[in-house]
Amino acid sequence: MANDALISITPLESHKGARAFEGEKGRVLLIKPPYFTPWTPPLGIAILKSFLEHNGYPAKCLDLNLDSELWGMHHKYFSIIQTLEDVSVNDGYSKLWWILNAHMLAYANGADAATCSGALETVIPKYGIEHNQEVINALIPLVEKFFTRLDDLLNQVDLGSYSVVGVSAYTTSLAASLFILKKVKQEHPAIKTIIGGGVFADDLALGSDNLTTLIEEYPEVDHVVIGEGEMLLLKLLDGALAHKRLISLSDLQGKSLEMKEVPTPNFTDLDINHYYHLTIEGARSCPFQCSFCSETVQWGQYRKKPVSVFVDQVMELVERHNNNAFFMGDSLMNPYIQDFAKELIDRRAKIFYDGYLRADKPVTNRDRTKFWARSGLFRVRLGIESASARVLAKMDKMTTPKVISDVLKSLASAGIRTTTYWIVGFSGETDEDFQETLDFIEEHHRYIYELEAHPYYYYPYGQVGSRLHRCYSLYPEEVTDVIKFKVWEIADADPRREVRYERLRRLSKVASCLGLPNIYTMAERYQAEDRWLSLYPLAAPVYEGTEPHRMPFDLANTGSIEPVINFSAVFPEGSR
Ligand code: B12
Ligand code: SF4
Repeated sequence: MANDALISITPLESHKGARAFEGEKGRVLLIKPPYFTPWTPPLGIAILKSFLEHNGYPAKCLDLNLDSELWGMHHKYFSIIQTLEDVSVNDGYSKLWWILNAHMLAYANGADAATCSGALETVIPKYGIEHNQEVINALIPLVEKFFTRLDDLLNQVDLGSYSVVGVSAYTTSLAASLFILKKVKQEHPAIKTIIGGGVFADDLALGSDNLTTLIEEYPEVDHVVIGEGEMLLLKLLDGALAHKRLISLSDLQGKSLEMKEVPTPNFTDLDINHYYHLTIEGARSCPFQCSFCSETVQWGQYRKKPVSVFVDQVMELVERHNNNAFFMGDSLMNPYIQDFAKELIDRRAKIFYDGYLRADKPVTNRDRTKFWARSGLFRVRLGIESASARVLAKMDKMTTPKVISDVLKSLASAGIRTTTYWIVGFSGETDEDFQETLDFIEEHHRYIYELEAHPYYYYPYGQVGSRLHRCYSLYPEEVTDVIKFKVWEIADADPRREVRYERLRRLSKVASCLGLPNIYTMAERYQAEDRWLSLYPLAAPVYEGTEPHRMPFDLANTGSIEPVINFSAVFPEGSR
């Protein structure tokens, strides 16, 4: 049963947590609820576990995204909406995620089927999709089954043996996160419930209406941790912040963690065979300040891990998990990639890695990109956003179409897969600007491995350029009453919302005609591979066969937190 010796009220400096949390089982349970693509094991909670354990607090991680039933639901949901219109192409399913989020939040907030249906009738057309009652009727039971399954899984976890339950929440997992904390609180009122994660980067950023809603309307959430979690969670467990509901960097006098203090993530509670890659960060935050981005707001000051510590940690993970493929969990590798690559080559590390990179001048240097490829870099994610110099300048992107062009060629010539992300309809983007982007894509399609475009989202808080525009809540009050959290739209937006979605459709059409994929399923991944390897035969082949090169899921050896949970998953699709 739960006990009330919860967050131990010991002084921060003495870190006597281990004594307070003594026992056979871990006392802090860290959950990553659906939905967040399990393309890598969940880095945030794995680092928190490692950090807490170094400081004497046993912690366990649980990634519910590995459950095939929970994960499979969103595929079913999306394919039903797609019967209304082909809304999948090259937009990362973003419209569908917004619809599903609204539906899941309504359900988690206690709405019945008729109320959920009413909310969907209003929400779906906001994304330019004409609604149809038959389709809505087919969606309702999917979300109901999702939460029944989630409830069943939680029933299999011995919640009462934990003193603290924390969820790692993103916009796409907010509903499931709140559902979990409500259940925990209802069944075990003495357990302290905590929420943290990327959702506080923008959607529920400090200052936002949505954060106020969370604080005021969700008493089941004891503590909200905003931003970098390690020190804040430790201080909370130590008792120093136990009286505070909302905890943020200001509680550490703005002092962020030094990267050498960020330990190797601990994935030992997770079945590593179910993820394609391992993950780790080499840095936090970003030296740039693009106006639509929330990176610097979320993480504060830019910091790099000393390269030797970083490579030591990488190698520790390779050995521990017998896996040499990484997807780096930081926002951009530019400031460290040259030193990192050199260290990997010097140590004959033989890893493969993928990660985010800015399209900057040094990346146009083909000797460098070849060197990086030799060190194991097989794929990069480039936030290109636009190919109009005017729009790039408005975004404070600090790069130009010419540099972007050279970057794509330089990376492709080294065989490095170029996943490109684009923003359609940024504030002030004219039709001519947009046409420049389309022309650029057409001209460069051979150097592009993958293309994903999103309409411009503005958040009133969290982004560097927040507070620039007046905005309004996209859904009417009666729907917001049910969903609780607001989705924002710029007042007098230019281009207008409909124009943005129209441009997105045009871009998707161009991408399809050019054969540019937006990879979402494993089948699409292999098609994309065939295309890339035919264009660049010397590119390192990294995806073997048509199945993940993992062991079949073995319940007896999951190493997962509660082996009774029937994770009948094979590798879930919905990847990137
Ligand atoms: C790598 C990455 C991905 C990878 C994820 C691979 C994986 N499985 O992890 C991929 C490419 C799949 C991806 C996809 C998407 N991503 Co992404 N991604 C990132 C990125 C760059 C790094 C994530 C990471 O590992 N960070 C490092 C870890 C250590 O940080 P963390 O998880 O946030 O945890 C720290 C704190 O948040 C906190 N914390 C976290 N959990 C908890 C829990 C408790 C209890 C406490 C106390 C603290 C705490 O402490 C941790 C340590 O300091 C972040 C940006 C960033 N730099 O974080 C965006 C980010 C998470 N992604 C984001 C988005 C929007 C998406 C997409 C929705 C994009 C899209 N439109 O398609 C999709 C998700 C679709 C889906 N539903 O699955 C947003 C989320 C914003 C939000 N409101 O939720 C972020 C924050 C970027 C941004 N600001 O726009 N992403
Ligand atoms: S978009 Fe990329 S380069 Fe720009 S601030 Fe964000 S992380 Fe940095």
